[in-house]
Formats: sequence, structure tokens, C-alpha cells
Amino acid sequence: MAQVTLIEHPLSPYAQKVKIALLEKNIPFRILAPMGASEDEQKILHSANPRGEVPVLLDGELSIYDSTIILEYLEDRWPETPLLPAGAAERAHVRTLEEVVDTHLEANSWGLAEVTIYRRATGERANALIQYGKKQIMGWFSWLNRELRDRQYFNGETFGWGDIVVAPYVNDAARFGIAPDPQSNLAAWLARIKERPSVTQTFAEAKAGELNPAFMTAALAAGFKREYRDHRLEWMIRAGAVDIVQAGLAHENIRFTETFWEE
Ligand SMILES: N[C@@H](CCC(=O)N[C@@H](CS)C(=O)NCC(=O)O)C(=O)O
Repeated sequence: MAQVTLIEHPLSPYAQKVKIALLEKNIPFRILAPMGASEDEQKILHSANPRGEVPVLLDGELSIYDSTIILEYLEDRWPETPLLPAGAAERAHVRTLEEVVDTHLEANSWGLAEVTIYRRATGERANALIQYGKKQIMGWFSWLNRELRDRQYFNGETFGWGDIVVAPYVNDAARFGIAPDPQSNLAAWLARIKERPSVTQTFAEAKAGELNPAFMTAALAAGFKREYRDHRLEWMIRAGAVDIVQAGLAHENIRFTETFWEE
């Protein structure tokens, strides 16, 4: 089987979805991690994905981006180990889970990183934003727990797509000291899936890739820009932090989606 290349950052939950799926499907891959790496690798990322986001999957001449589209590609190209559940209703359910956590839940750990790692706020202000993010995450966890019902997996009887897409976000919250209610089925599910080699490896690589706040704030001062788009921008505004967006624009250390054409 030919090898594919995954352009990623180990902490990116979107990249983690793809990595778990590649491991589950036993597809050989090599990793290229360009975030904050050499200029050459950054060039590869931007030519592979005009949004300048990870993950990107390179398969021969093909360059595929957006984690959901990559997962669909893997399922189409390597159908032997299916990850989607059987049945239209179950498939619609796991796709809905993916859409919701990719947008609404993700924005919260992103926002917490903006405060605690990129230090966009300090003191009481930082505490208030952290409390806001924590409350939101606990709300999404209770929603997820209801969606899981009393089943072993989001995919149904066996581990699959529904679990792969939720796992990175529930685990990501642990970086900020947030965990599902220990009595909940969501907590039992998290412990269960952490035992799977694909998940164990992906979470261990994420942990090893944890960011150093001193290094990241220095990077911002040196011209590194964080992407404030879609639900992330909404998070800042809803949290009452429009001034943080304005300061980021003034200091040129935030960016929005890149254009797809040559300026
Ligand atoms: N919708 C995209 C989102 C990917 C995304 O936002 N990736 C982040 C990392 S978690 C990124 O590369 N951001 C670039 C930046 O912050 O400059 C997907 O599902 O792949």
C-alpha cells in the first residue's frame, strides 16, 4: 500500500481525528509537522491548503484538506475497514456530532488557549474568560453525554467515526483541567477509548506537543498570527472580548481566513 503524508500539528484536534482514522484503517503514513517549523515546510502547507490550516492529506498528486473531507476520502478510498456506522440514521447522527463538536465545542478550548497560552488577557479578566470557557465545555459535555445515551460508543456497538470525531475535543479539555463528570457515561467512554492503541498514541503525541506559553507569546511578538475565524471569532465576541480581537488586529498578531487567489 502506498504511503500517504499527513501535514499536521499533534495538538490540532482536527489533525487528531485524521491520525486516529489512519491508524484504525492501518493506512501507512508519514507525518510532516509544519506549524511553527521551517519556512520550507510552511510553504508546503500553504501551497497544499490555501487556508494555511492543518490537517492536509497528501496522496500522490492529491492534496486534500478539511478534516471532515479527509475522513470521507479515507472511507471512500479504503472502504475495507469502514468507520461509518451502518444505516442512514446512524450515519446522519455521527455526522451531526462531528459538525457540532468541530465548530461549537472546539471554539472553547481554542479560546482557553488564547487566554492561558497566548496570554491575551491577565488577572481577573483572564479568570472570567476561563470560567466562561469552562462553563461552555461542561454544557457541551452534558449534551454529548445525552447523545451517547447508555451505549458503549458514539458509533453504536463498536468504535468508529462517531468516537473518532468526538475524542480529540473531550481529551483537549483536560489541558485546561476540565473533565467529564466522573459519574457520567461520557467519562466511562473516555476511559474506554483511551485504551485503544490508535487513541493512546494520538493523545500521547498531543501531550508531547504541548505549547510553552513563554515561547508562544514571544512568537506572537515576533509576527506569528493566530487565526480568528468562524466560531472562534464568535467565541471571543460572545465572551465579551471584542477588545482582544481589536488589540490583535492592531498588533497584527491575528489573522482571518486567507484568500484563495493571488493578490
Ligand atoms: N475546518 C478545518 C479546521 C482546521 C483548523 O482550524 N486547523 C487549525 C489547527 S487546530 C489551524 O491549522 N489553524 C491555523 C492557524 O491558526 O493559523 C478542518 O476541519 O480541518
